[in-house]
Amino acid sequence: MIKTVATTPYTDQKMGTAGLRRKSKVVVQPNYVENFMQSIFNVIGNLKGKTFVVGGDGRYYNDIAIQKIIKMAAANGVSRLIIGQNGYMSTPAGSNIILKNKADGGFILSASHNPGGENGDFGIKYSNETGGQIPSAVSDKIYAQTQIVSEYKICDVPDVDLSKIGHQELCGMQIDVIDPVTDYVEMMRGIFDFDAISKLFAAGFTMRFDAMNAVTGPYAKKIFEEILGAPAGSVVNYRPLPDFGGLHPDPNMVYAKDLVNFMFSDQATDFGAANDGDGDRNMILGPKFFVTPSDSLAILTDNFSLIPAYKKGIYGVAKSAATSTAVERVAKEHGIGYYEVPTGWKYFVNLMDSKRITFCGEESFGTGSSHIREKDGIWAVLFWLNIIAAAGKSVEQITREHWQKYGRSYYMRFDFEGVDTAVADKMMADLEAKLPTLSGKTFDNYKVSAAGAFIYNDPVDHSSTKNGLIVRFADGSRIVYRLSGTGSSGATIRVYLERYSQTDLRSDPLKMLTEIFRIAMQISEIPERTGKHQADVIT
Ligand code: VG1
Ligand code: CO
Repeated sequence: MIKTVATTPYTDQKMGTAGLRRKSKVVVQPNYVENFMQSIFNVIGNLKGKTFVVGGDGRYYNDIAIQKIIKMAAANGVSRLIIGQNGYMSTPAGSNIILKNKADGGFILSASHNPGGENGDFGIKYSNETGGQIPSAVSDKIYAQTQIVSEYKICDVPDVDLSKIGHQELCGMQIDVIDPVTDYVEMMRGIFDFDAISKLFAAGFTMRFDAMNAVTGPYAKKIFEEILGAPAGSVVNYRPLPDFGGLHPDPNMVYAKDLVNFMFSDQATDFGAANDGDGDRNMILGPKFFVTPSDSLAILTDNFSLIPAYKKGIYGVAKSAATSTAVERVAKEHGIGYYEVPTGWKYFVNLMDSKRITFCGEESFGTGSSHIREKDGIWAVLFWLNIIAAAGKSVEQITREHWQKYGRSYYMRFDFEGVDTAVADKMMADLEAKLPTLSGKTFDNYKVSAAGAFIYNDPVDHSSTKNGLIVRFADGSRIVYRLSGTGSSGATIRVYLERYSQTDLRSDPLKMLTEIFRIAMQISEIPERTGKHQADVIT
């Protein structure tokens, strides 16, 4: 039943910040998924005795790709697959299943926060036995393999039924279809004070969780409504749909606009949250109040002692370089380890495995801890609920008191999308060459204290990674420039702006950052080079 099929390489199968991500129209081409998967299997080598976890966020083409992966895994000699029922599994749940079962890795079929559907994006995230996504050295090997792959192996059998939980066999490979929610719920129960949160809801506390028609709906319904007792209807858009019902499942002020409008109306619940397509990102809101992800990381870290699983102490905390410096002040205050890494969760994995950090986060609505090796949307929501229950304070109170104690990092990200790749690359190269000459210069009232590329030297595997350019000012303000590594067409230039104040805690972030935005444009020449004077998306 095992067939070997001849194929020819695709030239564009290079993984980005988090796996391979392409337009659905590209991925449906003949042998596209097959080539990529065979390249991974070839790089792993001997698959006998190996177990992998498979699932996805339910987007368009998940059902077809998952069948290809199952039949190819069997043909390539994999011993066992653990698959989410109906092919569903969130990214954080997948990481947990890998670790819990000591599996050798896993595949989450998702383009995360990118829109889905026939005209949207599709993606594959590949994790290894750490439960986290593979390091760049391995993805480089896989990319090299995709350039020469000439045949793939597949088991020529009818599609596998993934609707029923249970055990089956295919071409000598074991398949276990599992409920992807159960283990995840148990893990959350072991971390947070479910009793305290239940009491909060019993006392009349209200919330709205927007699953954005993506994978977290079933997890959220179960945890927030069924177990913790949030009022029925608290979880909205909870049915995973192949095109996310036309939503762009990116939980931020721009794309989660139904939730944002609701939370800024007079009908707002006490608490609001959303997750992204594959459930690893989170947005936190209070009535007429938004918490930036950078502040959220700082606040969660500062309050670790309120959470049962962390109250004995935490190792340290890490953030991506682009994320605001808010958490750095918290780390200093608590005397815990502090690390700054490139953008992408995979850079946190070594720090967690070596017990250097417990918490980590990114400005892009990602927060998490060493309970798994991916960021975790529902974990962050539960963390906030647990703090609210334990402290008896609102989202806004908690955040304002945090600023009182530590000062406030005004922070925003400006994305310039659909830029010609050559123009974007040249802009970054020219900027990198120019930055060292800026040191000591003053723009308006901002004096440059240092400027250059961000280079990360991993303390565990000693790899070195360059990611983005940073301009630091004498007053602590910063500009970070990066090119996105998750898009599926053209280039996106991300400009991250930060300004710190200890005294001015109630201003409008956009106003506070106006001058720095102007300086960021002047230094980089983005308007002149791209023709764009405004960002396409501001978060
Ligand atoms: C973006 C974010 C980054 C995040 C990555 C994956 O990458 O900026 O912080 O880790 O997406 O998130 P980039 O290269 O486009 O800036 V997810 O939710 O797609 O796994
Ligand atoms: Co995601």
